Formats: sequence, C-alpha cells, structure tokens
Amino acid sequence: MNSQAAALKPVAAVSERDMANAIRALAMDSVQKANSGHPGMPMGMADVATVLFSRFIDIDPSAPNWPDRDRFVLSAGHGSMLQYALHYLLGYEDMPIEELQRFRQLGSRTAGHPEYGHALGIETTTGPLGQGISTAVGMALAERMLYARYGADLVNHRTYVIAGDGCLQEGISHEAIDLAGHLKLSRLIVFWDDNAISIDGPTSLSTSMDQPARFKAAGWHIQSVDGHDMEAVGAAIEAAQRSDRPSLIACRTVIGKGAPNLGGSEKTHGAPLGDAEIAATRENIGWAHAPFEVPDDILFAWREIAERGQAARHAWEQRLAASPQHEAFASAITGNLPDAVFEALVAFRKEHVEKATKVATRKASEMALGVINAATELTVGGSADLTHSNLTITKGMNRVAPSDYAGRYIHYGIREHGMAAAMNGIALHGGFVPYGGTFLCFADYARGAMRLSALMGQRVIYVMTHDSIGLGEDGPTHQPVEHLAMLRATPNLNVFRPADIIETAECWELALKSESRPSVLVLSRQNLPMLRQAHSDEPHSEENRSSQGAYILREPAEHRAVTLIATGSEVEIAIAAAERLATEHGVAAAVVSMPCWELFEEQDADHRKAVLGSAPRIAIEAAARLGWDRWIGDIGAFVGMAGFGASAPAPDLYRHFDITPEAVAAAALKLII
Ligand SMILES: Cc1ncc(C[n+]2csc(CCOP(=O)(O)OP(=O)(O)O)c2C)c(N)n1
Ligand SMILES: [Mg+2]
Repeated sequence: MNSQAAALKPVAAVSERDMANAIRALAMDSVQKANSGHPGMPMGMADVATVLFSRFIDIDPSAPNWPDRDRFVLSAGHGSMLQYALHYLLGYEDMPIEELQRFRQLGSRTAGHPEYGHALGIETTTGPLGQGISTAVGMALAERMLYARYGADLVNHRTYVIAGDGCLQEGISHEAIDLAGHLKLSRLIVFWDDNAISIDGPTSLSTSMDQPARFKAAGWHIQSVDGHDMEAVGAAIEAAQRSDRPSLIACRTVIGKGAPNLGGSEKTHGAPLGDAEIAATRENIGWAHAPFEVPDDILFAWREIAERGQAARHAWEQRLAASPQHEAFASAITGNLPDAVFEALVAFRKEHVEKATKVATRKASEMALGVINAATELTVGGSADLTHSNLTITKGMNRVAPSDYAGRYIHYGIREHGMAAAMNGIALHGGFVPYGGTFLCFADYARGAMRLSALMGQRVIYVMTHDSIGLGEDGPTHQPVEHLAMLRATPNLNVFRPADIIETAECWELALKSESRPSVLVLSRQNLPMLRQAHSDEPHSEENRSSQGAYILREPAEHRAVTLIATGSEVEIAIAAAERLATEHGVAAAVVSMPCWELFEEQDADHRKAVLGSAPRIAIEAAARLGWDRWIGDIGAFVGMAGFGASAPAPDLYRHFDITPEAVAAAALKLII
C-alpha cells in the first residue's frame, strides 16, 4: 500500500460519482486560480475517466514506467486538468495538490498541455489535436509487436485514449484510424468525447461526419453510450476489451457537465467558469468542499486504484523474474543497442573506403541498414509507401501484418503524418528503435509529429530521400527547397545530410546513438562518389568524422584563400570547384563537409574556428539559403536555390540553376579579388 493511502481512512462508501466530482472540482478550481485553461472537457469526461480508472486501468504511480502498465493518452490535451487531477488523486509523488494550485505557472509540473517528461505518468505530449490518438496507434502496435516476441506473460496491456471532436476532425486521425483498423490493433480503445462542441460553437458549424461510421469503415469495433451513464460506460469498455479490433466508444457528453448555467456551452471550453458559476456548480453537484480540498474517503477510493496497479506490477515482476526471456526483454525495453551494431558499422566503413564504393546516399543507407538490422533485432523499419525508393527494407525483414506482429517492417501506407506519430508512439512505448522513410519534400506532411519527436526527445529516425533537384524529372512538386531550413530550425532535431557512403554510415551511427533526440537522414537519389577515400590522408579510421558536425575534407598546402562549405551531393561540386580554382587560377581552396549543423554548433568555438577558417567562405547546397549566412558571414557567398526547381534530368537542373563547379569557382574569384 502506498504511504499516502495508508494514512487515509475510509469513512463511508464512496460512489464513483463522488470520485468523478473530485475531478470536476479540481479542474474548475485550478483553471479559476490560474485564470487560464480548459474546464469544460475535464468536467464532461470526468465520469468516463473515473470508470476507466476505477475499474480497468492498471498503472502504478510508484513505478510510473513499469513496462506492462496500461497506457493512457489524453489526446484532447487542452483538457490537461483531467490528467493532472487524475495524477493527484492517484497519488503520483510529483503531483501534490500544490502543483494543481500552480496550474500553468512557470516551473510547475502542470503545464498548459500535458508534456512528456514534465510529470511522471504522462505517456506522450498532447495539445496539437490529433497527435495523441495517432501516437497511441504506435503504442498499441508496439505492444502487439512486443507481445509477439515475449508472450502474454510479459506483455499484456492496453492503450486507452480520450479524444475530442477536434482530434477526430484533424486529418492525421484519418491516417491513424485507417492504419489501426487495418492492423487490427485490438488493444487500442478510444473514447470520443462526443459533446458536439468545439471552440467556435456547435460542431454542426463545420462537420456533418458520422464518426462511428467512419471508424467502422476503417475496421473498428464501435459503440455509442451516454458518457454520464457509468454502468453503460463500464459495459462498453468490457465489450471493447473482448473485441478483436480496435474500439471506438462514442461517449455522448455535456461539456462542462455540472455547471448549471454554462454546461453544454462552448463558453466552458477554454475559460474559467467564474466565481458565481463555480459556486452554483458546487451546489449543483453536491460538492461542499473548499477549493483544492478532497475529502479523505474520496481520496482513499482513488488511491485504492493505485494499489490495484501496484499489485499487478508486482505480479508482473515475478513473472519477469521467472521468465527465461528476462534478460532479452530488459535489454529491449531499455533500448540499448548491442556493441555489435557499431562494430559492424566501423567494419562497413573500412570495407567501402577500400572499395571506393560510389552509390547514392539512399543506397548507402540501405547498405548500412543491412548491417545494422543484422546486428540487432531492436530496429523496426517502414516507409510511407516508398519502400523501394527510400530503400528502407533489408534482407530478412518480414512485414508486420494484421494480427501477425512478429515482423519488423511496417508498411505505413501513404500516411506520412500518421507514420511519424506512430513512430513517436513506438519509441515512447519502448522495446524498439523505429525508423521510417518518405521523400524529403513530404516532411511537410509529417511535420506536426516530427516536431513532437523533437519536443519529446525521442529516438525516432526519419529516412528522407530524394533530397533536392538532384531527384530530377519528378520536378518541383517533389524537389525540396525550403525543407532543410525548416528542419534545421526545429530545436532538438539532428539533420544529417551525408556526402558519400562513409558519411552515411557515420550518420546512421550517430542517429542510433542519439537516444534523446530524433534524427533526419537526408539522402540523395543520385549516385555520389566516394569522397573520403580520395581526399583524406587517412581514408579509414575508427573515428566518426561526422560526429563533430563538420570537418575539413580538403585542406590546401598553402594558406587558404577561400573555404567552400557544402553538404551532401554538393560536396562533390565543392571539391571539383576547389580543384578548378587550384589548377586554373592558383587559388587555394579548402573544402569543409558539413553533414550536421546541429552537431557542429555544439563544438567549442576554437574547433569551429579552425574548421571554418578566416578566409572568405562560400556555402554550396541545392536548397534555400535561409540559415547559411550564419556560416558564411558577411563577406561570404551562397550557391544554391533561389526558388522552386523544375522537371528535367538532374545534370541539366544543376546547370540550369547554376550549381556547378564553374559557378562556385566564379563566386570564389569574385570574393577574393
Ligand atoms: C492542431 C490544433 N489546431 C487547433 C488547436 C486549437 N484548439 C484547441 S482545442 C480546440 C477545439 C477542440 O474541440 P474539441 O476537441 O471538441 O474540444 P472541446 O471543446 O469539446 O473540449 C482547438 C481548435 C489545437 N490545439 N491543435
Ligand atoms: Mg468537443
């Protein structure tokens, strides 16, 4: 029994309605005190949440990361007070009543929207509508995949989601629902807070969607209940648990339920109820207690739920201890990749330096993945229907199929956003290291979830190929221009644009080791020469030269007159320009390969200075200039794209857009003369 619960005495039988009213009171009082927040949703869903927790969910606040816990995702993240009230009532040690009193204040754990890592027990960051339900699909998939490997003794939990009208209107929900239905993720149960209200007013202002029909069409089990009829909600959850498909429980609710004048109105969505309405609500629901006061008997009832979870956790720990798979499970769940992965990557680099392998970096990535995936079972791959363009599948990877989760390759379908969110869910769940591919241009489609990978600090690896006009004939609709700038502007995201097969293997190593930061591997469609072998005194070394973000690939014998900085496919152009400058103009040019800005920014100033040098600098990248001025300074130049690309063979495009050794050499001569 947890110590807080032990101190409390049950006084009288407590009803679930009283337990739900505790949520209502805490939500309205916290929002009132903060003078900011969303009371309507927590009050409307208090009854559903109470039934879910009091009868079904197994979580243990004293071991919030116990791997076989049920997952609870508040997709309607604006209703964060529902989550914080639950955490206080359940007895999470970092959620005393004082935290509720500091709702939405600087430094409190009770941030405006639930943030992963900010308070114990928050499984994922929500607030951008639609993300929670889509992330939950990844969690539910990871659960089934882990179950397929370790069995029900070790893996046997569910993922529960509360989603609002907003989550279901967002496009990402379509991708997520379709994927979950197809994969028959029977451990996923979604409660729709069907209150028919959003910010602007009734949802009839903007939608006529028959949501249950939509879910049904995607292969879900569907039910509709009165969300304030606790028996009906309980029965629906039991039926959902028995289903062999993911479940939607449409819960007809009243937003701000309990508030006698404002209940049912959009006015309760995102503003305090006000003192008078709060007093009237207290009266209406029979809650005679002062703000932030929950009577002991009600608190005791809530803390008993935590005890049930603790008992379940203990039983699970015993099963784990007795399991022959104990060690394998523990190492999978911590996500520690075996040394063999990194040893294999070093051997891979040595082999290809010797062979001077000339391949597209997307191909190099596939080859590197071949050795990575052979050395560990933890990586799970996938693509948004571009498997043979992104080159994300390797030998022996079976597909994850409906009701058959033993494979390790996920056909995410043409759902970039859903894929990114699902990868977040897989990473958050634990047990796997997800990577997934699409064209770099469609990072836009995945962006909302990519931002959350970064905000949550998850090891999610994006394999984004066809990275510039170098993709050629598909034209400007497919040629990314502004995407590198967008990705580089995203905090806590490593953007790697390797120049050859060696840098590609190095960047894969860095991405795999980057446990609290997502990575994007930006890869070429077109072949690129091996640069490391031709332009280094020590072509192979164990050292990962990309790990410092940028390094000098070519240093002239004489004092540098100019430094050419490039990434990816343009490093080859920089090298050719440097050679032309030397032979035709006697100009000494250094070439810096800069596969990762973010890692270079983290180096100390002296190192950065040594790499960048004091000569004028030119940056070459077949993308937008935005951001490059940081590296080229006031007297530098940029050779790249000034607008959208065009449809033509790649070599023609490079000439057309003047991204050539000649253009770089001309820019250099202009700078230094
Ligand atoms: C992607 C995204 N767009 C817009 C918003 C702003 N927003 C927050 S809540 C909300 C309305 C949500 O309606 P609903 O889910 O029905 O919540 P309820 O009003 O019922 O609490 C909007 C538009 C957001 N948080 N995320
Ligand atoms: Mg609503």
